[in-house]
Amino acid sequence: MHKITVVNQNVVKTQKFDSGDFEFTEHATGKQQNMLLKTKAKGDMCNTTDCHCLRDRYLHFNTDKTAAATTTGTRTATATITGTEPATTTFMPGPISMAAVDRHVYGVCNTSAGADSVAANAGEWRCQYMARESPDKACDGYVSTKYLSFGSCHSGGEGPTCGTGTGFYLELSRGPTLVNGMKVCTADDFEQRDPIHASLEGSSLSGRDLSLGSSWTLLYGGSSGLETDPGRKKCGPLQLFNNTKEYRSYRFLVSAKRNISNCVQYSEVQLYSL
Ligand SMILES: [Ca+2]
Repeated sequence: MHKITVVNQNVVKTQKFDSGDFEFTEHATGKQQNMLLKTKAKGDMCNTTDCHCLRDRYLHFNTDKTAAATTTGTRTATATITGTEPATTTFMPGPISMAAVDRHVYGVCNTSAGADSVAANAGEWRCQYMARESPDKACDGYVSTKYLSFGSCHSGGEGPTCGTGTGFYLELSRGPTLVNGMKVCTADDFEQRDPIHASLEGSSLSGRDLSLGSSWTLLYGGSSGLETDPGRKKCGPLQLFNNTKEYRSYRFLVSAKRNISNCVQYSEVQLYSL
């Protein structure tokens, strides 16, 4: 176990460590947060673009496996340092946890930003979503699962707007959280179903109040980041927006999709606090 102190998310010094588990103490937000970074296997330290860590963040490294953690300040425990003078890299916080209060993610249809939510439910008809591809699948952290919704159409229909006006809302179990970035990730098939334009709204309310359009404040409306298809089960680029307020609830709506199909689908909506 190596202990590393990260005092700044952006200005970092890279050092090379051997394999193992790393316990991070992060002070970047002013609140001390302990995170345990699990490397994939001994000798396989961060050789992909991200390394999964326990809790709710990913640590991203834009260097190869010879450069490991992004650190500055004092290492508080021993770590094996080898190789040459380390390069500089960037510490990129991962998406926040989308765990919802009561594990309930509410599907909606025929809904636009600022308007009341129309509830969607499971099925293959209008205002329904596939039972096994429910709204919570867009918030579970896996690009292997997806949320598929028919909107104003049904499974046997087809058109340019089928599935638009759908989305979901939830109350974060982590409580009020500042969100100022978003990524949308594609599903496993049929790129014509990809959301191209979307909105994100925040609310300080919870429960039944969230069905009311007046409960929501528009934070972002525009590109989902998927105009250029990143491929299947891939996330688009980060969409940044100005927001300085912490909201406990968020609503995501799709306003346009890539092409003619019977629905809209995506594997993940990732929210960032940067
Ligand atoms: Ca998913």
